[in-house]
Amino acid sequence: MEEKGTPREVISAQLIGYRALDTPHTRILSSMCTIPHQIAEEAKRLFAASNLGDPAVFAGAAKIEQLLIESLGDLLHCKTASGWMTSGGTESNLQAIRAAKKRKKTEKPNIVVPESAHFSFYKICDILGLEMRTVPYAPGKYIADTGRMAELIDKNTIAVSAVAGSTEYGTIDDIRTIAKITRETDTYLHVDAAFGGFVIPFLKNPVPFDFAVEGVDSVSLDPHKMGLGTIPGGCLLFREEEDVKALRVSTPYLISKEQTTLTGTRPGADAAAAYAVITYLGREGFRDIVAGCMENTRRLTAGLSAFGYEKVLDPVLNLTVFRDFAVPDGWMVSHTGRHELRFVLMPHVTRDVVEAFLADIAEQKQK
Ligand code: 0PR
Repeated sequence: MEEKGTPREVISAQLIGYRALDTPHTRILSSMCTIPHQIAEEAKRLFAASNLGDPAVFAGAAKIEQLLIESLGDLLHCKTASGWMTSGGTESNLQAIRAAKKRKKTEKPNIVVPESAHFSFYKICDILGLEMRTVPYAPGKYIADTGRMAELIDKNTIAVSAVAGSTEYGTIDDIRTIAKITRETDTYLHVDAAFGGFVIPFLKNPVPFDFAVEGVDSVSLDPHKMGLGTIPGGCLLFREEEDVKALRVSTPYLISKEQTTLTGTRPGADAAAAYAVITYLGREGFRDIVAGCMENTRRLTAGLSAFGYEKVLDPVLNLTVFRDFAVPDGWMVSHTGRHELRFVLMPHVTRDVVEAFLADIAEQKQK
């Protein structure tokens, strides 16, 4: 840190310069985050100084968080669900598994997760001292083999996590069958809908993935992904208040006397942003956005197939995967663990962006 401060204009110019080093969204086909809705950015600015870690002091921000969770509980078919805003999918998954661990005391705890589970589960098992048991994909599919899942659950299994909108393939586990297995074995079931939570409910024919399925104990969904909120912003919802209470820690010197969240200080700003977007758009608005993303996913899939590239699966959500090929320079496209190309058709990947990408491929092919 310099002894003397720097003039505002100099800093502004510096920041703009650094911002220009970030890839423009019109070139990002690899991300599950997108440009926040304008109303989200406005709300974020308004609540920049509000700390949800001390809700008794920041009662306005706390009220917004409560309304946000109520609204999402309604969307996920459990109006009485309790929960809070997190920093994203990783923290939500961690807290869900922590709650599960409180329910079942065992010396050698394990969790059972699908092969499609996000890498956050490696961190979670490390932090919580859990064995991770991975269920392979069902033959020819990119969802968990539920038969194998049932075999891996034993008396030391504290939780099963299923994915609704997998990071690599955008696939949705068979939550109903999984919930049947976890009910029969009295095992906690978390659904990681970090990506799919703001997509599946708005599809023409949504599959059951949330609290509508009996046996689902918690669901995570991220406003900072398809919720068009600001970064960072995840939400975690529990069906049973008991699981929330199990995470309670007393905070005697604060104005608010207890916390169930992982982090202490938490941004009111991102909760306000998430609330503003979902209230502004409503289900209708999200249905339009999701329909647009799905249409663009179909267009990209058809366009790439017409070039002779081979799709790995029929897209389930706004994500399409192809066998590897040379991507034209200047485009951000990521690979799956099996080295296939993975395209995420977020709202910033508009029809124009898709056409520009396909045109670059056509040009590359001519060279
Ligand atoms: N669960 C699922 C199903 C996810 O896809 C992700 C992240 C997480 C949990 C973890 O969420 P947080 O990253 O919010 O903690 N999925 C994206 C991914 O790994 C995250 C991402 C987003 C990465 C944008 C890069 C990027 O540019 O691809």
